[in-house]
Amino acid sequence: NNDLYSELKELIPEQQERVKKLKKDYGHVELGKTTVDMVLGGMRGMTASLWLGSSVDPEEGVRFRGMSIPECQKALPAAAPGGEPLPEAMLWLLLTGKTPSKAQVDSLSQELRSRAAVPDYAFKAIDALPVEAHAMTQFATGVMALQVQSEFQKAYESGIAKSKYWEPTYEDCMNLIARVPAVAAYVYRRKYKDGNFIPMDDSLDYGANYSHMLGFDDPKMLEFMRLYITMHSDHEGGNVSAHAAHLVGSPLSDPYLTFVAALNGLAGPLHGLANQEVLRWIRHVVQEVGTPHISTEQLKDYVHKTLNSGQVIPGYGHGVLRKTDPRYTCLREFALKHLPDDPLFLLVSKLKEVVPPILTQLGKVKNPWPNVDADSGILFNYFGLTEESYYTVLFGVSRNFGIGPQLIWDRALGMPLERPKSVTLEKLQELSAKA
Ligand code: AMX
Repeated sequence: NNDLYSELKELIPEQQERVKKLKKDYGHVELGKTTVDMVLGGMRGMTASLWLGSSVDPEEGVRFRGMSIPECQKALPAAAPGGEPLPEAMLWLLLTGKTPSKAQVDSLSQELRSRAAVPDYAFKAIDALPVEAHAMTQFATGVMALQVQSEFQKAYESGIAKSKYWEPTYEDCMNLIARVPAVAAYVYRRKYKDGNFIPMDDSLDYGANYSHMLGFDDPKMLEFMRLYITMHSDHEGGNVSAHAAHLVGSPLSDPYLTFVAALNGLAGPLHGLANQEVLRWIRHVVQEVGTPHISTEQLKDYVHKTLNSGQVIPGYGHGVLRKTDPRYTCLREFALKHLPDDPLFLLVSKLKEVVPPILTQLGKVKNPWPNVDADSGILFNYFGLTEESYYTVLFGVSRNFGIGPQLIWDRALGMPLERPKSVTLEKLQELSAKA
């Protein structure tokens, strides 16, 4: 079955049965306690939602449908044998839980290309903003305008039955995934390249096409883009962008409304904006010292200076991970293969030795190790995409691959509106005093 929709349709009844049985027979099973720390600590460690595509182990990092990053790199089809996984292959995996064949991936590539036309008013909505507006603001505005074409909204207005919700959701998610690169590339060319736009190339796969529309055709950059999108697609359901999508999608907001919510969460400096912040931080050090060849002592001084001024070291730490992020390691391996002598890569490599002991010394940082954002920017910078204020858009394009499939499953499984309980400070004190 080369068609993703048909493949998915076959899988749905079995999963619906599974969820129904769990609810009926095991609804009362406790998964853990809620503590005062959790309420005051951003719900860390509280198991609170269902997410099918991936899970994050604090020690090992992410697994996509049970597969580690190296397993994905080995099993998922590439553009050329031995190459990096194609994002379309990750999309197939996240949605179905099955490793696709090359024929299935090619068919999905073709499907996405056939859905990729962006209405002119989406570009006009972006044009209404000043060119200086942050790239994420322009991107989210363009995506928001795409909502006008929501199939789900139309179907709901015409009285679609609950059992069929997943079908227009699938249409919207696929259209959204297909259209977002052109919107994202438009923002890039408008903001940094004098509005000199490049159309899509019908012969290219998803990642390559996005890179091409941005203006980068080096085959190594195309491979990097495929890897980057694949690695940034999903990171279980609790991170801010995925959680925002899950929450905003839960009252049956359509996939466009949902995805924009995720983008707005991603634009926060402690989440997806960290890749921009990392490069900015690195540029400041280089500027201050006057050369990228910076000694360990000079780097240590700058790390202390940042911390002493009350700022975080971007690209380090994590809400769940307690070891080096395997996504960081995977991107680092790509850099070791393709740009081992790049001065900024050497600087980032040195940082990975310098930062963790200093953060550990603070005595409060739970994870002093690098996360995915610590090295992604220097790779884009090497390939000529030097404008760091664009980097979170690249992250956003990728996140669609994880958020879309989950929303389709939420509809197929009839997942309810999210509505957790909150508590006042008085009540929290009262409950604490009783304990
Ligand atoms: N630099 C300085 N201090 C840090 C730090 C870092 N990289 N990481 C954590 N800390 C501090 C926290 O600010 C907090 O200080 P406080 O008690 O004075 O408020 C303390 O250490 C404890 O925090 P934590 O429990 O270890 O982390 P967390 O779960 O609260 O936050 C994160 C996680 C990612 C927000 C945090 O590590 C951070 O701010 N990192 C830098 C920004 C970054 O790289 N974000 C990207 C994360 C990956 C992603 O989502 N893309």
